[in-house]
Amino acid sequence: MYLDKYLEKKGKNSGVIAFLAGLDHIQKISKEVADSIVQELKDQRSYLKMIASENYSSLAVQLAMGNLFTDKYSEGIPKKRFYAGCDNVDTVESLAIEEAKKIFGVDHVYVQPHSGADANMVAYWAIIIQKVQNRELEKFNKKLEELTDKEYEKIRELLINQKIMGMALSSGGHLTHGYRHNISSKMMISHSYEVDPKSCMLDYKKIQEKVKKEKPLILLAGYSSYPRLINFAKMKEIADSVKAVFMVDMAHFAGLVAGKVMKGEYNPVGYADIITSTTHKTLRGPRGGIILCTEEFKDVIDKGCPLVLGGPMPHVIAAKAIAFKEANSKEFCDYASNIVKNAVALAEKLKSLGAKIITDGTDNHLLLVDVNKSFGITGRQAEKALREAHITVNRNTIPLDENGPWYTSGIRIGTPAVTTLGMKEEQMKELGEIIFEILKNTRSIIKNGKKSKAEVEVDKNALEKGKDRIAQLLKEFPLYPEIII
Ligand code: DSN
Repeated sequence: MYLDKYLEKKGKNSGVIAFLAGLDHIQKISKEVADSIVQELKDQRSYLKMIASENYSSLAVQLAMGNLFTDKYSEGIPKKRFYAGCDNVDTVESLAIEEAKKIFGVDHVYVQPHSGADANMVAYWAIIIQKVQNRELEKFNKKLEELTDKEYEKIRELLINQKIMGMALSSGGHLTHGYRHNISSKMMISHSYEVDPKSCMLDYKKIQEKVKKEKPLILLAGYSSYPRLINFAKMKEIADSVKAVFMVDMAHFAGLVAGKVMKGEYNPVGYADIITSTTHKTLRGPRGGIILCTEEFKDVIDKGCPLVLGGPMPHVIAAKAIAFKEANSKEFCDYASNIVKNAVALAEKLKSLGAKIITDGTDNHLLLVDVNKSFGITGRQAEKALREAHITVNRNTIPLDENGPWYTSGIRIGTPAVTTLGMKEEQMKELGEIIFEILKNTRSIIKNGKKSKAEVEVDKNALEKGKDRIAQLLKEFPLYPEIII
């Protein structure tokens, strides 16, 4: 039994005891599931996590998720529910809302979205309802349920003909920002803006021109792999020039906003009408989404269920409340500031060794390395080689990528998780060296006389050396050291 073994060896840490006792209980139903959880911990302990969108949440966050809130339906909002018996859900949901309001300095927060994609979907539809449906209803001078089928159809056609403009996926935008294969480009007409092909940075003048031409209902800022700051004051000005709603998806950098690293015009609060986010990236909470909004949108946003969502997940909302409380601290601000310092140190080290970094550096938690130009391999090959050396990163397209989205020419490296482990700039220099050495010693395999875009061979000596150095770092900065398993 996991718990007995721990108590024999170590002593008492309530979080660890709860976790291990939970495993013992799960094991009685399914040994495979319990073993997989343990194996995941072992894997995460032996591979260094440098995926920009991942982190390590606290044991308190993880434990808050595993309880009988799982069993509760709670459609509606605190104190205004469609189900009976929601008193305790009301308490945790109100706590999550209040904590989020404090960390972001806003008046309204909706904590029910199940993910970032769900948060975006709620936000899009809330904007369309507020700006199109409500305007049309005023013209009819009727409520939605009073419209005839014909009248409703006329409005419905308008609803699905609105325009969105976000950053192109190929420039670092997200799938849900109007990508052809995502519902966002099917429910709306999508026109994307791109980064400047030379600097790979946003060109506000060009965005302004495109916005003027297309006049979108929604101008969206935010990204999944853009290593620079966005000037939200400028973007708001551009949105205002065509009366577009200005929306920001801060999923990647919410922790940097909460941690007061992104300030002034680089903090979307006060500029954006609606801000969406995930809660599990730099914010270090459970997997989920949130929406912050201005007074104008609060009623429609709060009706995210039934507009888009199903029943809320109060167990995840309880964990959001814990994570937001953790983020509301000086320690979290130091953490956020270290994430950026670490990313800058890593980018500088890789650059000094000769790697090509997209935009020549970073201002946030991530960097993009052009592995095609730097090492003559694809992103997929770089991802594979680094994983063999026990470093987990993900391949990523770079602007004007000649290898397409499957193989790609880049890798995206993030520092949120290694910073949670306590690593600082010194370790980033060490990591920069290890990453560079592995990639420098990675070759494409030749198959049928053709260079493979996926298979690689990493020089054995370099690989063993790299793996040893990673193992040493992980020993110095262990994950959940209090858990003995
Ligand atoms: N998959 C996340 C990322 O890696 O950026 C966003 O959805």
